[in-house]
Amino acid sequence: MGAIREVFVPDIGDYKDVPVIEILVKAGQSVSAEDSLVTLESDKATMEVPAPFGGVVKDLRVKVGDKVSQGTLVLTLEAAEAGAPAPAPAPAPAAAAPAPAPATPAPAPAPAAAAPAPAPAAPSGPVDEAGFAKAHASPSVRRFARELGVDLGLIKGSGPKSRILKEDIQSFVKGALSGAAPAGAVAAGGGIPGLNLPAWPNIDFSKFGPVETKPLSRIQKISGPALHRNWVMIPHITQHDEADITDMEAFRKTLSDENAKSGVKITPLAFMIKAVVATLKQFPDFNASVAPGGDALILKQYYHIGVAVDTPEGLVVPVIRDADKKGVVQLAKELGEISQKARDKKMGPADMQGGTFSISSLGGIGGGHFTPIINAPEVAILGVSRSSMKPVWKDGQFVPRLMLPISLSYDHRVIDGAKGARFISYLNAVLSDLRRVMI
Ligand code: CAO
Repeated sequence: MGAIREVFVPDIGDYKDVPVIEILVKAGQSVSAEDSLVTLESDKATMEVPAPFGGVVKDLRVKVGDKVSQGTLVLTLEAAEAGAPAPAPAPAPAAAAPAPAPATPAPAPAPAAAAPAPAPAAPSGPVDEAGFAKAHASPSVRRFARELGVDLGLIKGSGPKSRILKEDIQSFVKGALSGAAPAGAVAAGGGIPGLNLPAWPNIDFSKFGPVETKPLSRIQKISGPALHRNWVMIPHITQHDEADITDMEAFRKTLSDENAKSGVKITPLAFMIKAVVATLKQFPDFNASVAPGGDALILKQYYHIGVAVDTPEGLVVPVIRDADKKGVVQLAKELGEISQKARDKKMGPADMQGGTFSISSLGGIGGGHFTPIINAPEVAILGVSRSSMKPVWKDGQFVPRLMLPISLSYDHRVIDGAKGARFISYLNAVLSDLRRVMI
């Protein structure tokens, strides 16, 4: 081993009293020339002080939080080879917030030392360069991200000032491998990092008139981010149609009268569930979820139908299990029970799990077609609106028919438009003629 030499902060341009934010080596650790020793962070850039030569770290002379300037002693290093040059190369600035180039280049101890930051390893996946460049991360973290092909623009940092740490990249990769949504892919405040969207307007509304602040309910706080994730991460297509339910309604009234004494209220929704299950059996891709990794569909051989229920606290989606094995009266009974349970706030997590397809019915309220948001990890959802009598051209004349607006949203990554149109047309045919349920 060679002599013990001191390593100083090299020329860092106009920066003075820059905090040390990371110590990247320990006493006794062997380092090679160019290895990063400590990270400094000015208000504009993150820089690393590289080892001017290879050797073993003897004594650290700075700690996290210390403020340093050009010439501050960082550590002592026992040179691997006698005669290793003492001066350090210029620190490597982060691409994120480029610092002004150092006024005078650091003396070059070896040809490589005068070169800019080491060329990043080739990314193994596509990286949004604009998002990557804007991310707040040190050069070593950037290198690490590039080696793994991770797009820094998608990661929310957990370090000081939201700086992205090596651990954030590790947990992002773990999340991606386990099929979970990338942690921090949807940032608090409503944007996806990397989309370069303008900041959300922060307006003092009381300047314009009296206001009252109403906190969101617990359910809204939970369902809001999930709805947001589903809306931004699933490319939705919504296909609308109108089904002639005149005959279905006549049958519903008959059944309703027959069951009046039992207290079971038979609403159109129980028929919808039956018709949806018959359609799902013809189109199994809609009763499915995207496999982790996104390269396959998991087709489910059971039919658990989620039903959106409006409660004073917010929207919940309890699941009716094995809907294919139940008749309309039983479905109507369970619908009544689950909506009551939801409104009484007695719903447990198990009541809302395992759904394969959801229905959101606003038919009892009113309004025309709407675009329901897919309830991930399902791949499609049916929106049902209020039926009304309309003149329909039939057999050479207009006849009054009860028409039901239906809206099917589906995940366009796995269901193409033609299949979506076939699904809704088939569903329409079943609703118009319930005998088709038996097919
Ligand atoms: N067209 C016309 N009338 C309809 C109808 C339709 N599509 N659907 C229901 N109705 C009628 C029912 O027959 C019932 O009539 P009567 O009172 O005369 O018997 C009335 O509207 C009320 O029905 P309901 O809402 O109590 O029952 P339902 O089975 O239709 O729905 C439930 C149950 C739980 C889905 C519903 O109460 C609910 O919460 N809907 C809101 C769901 C929601 O918020 N979705 C939005 C999700 S996106 O944010």
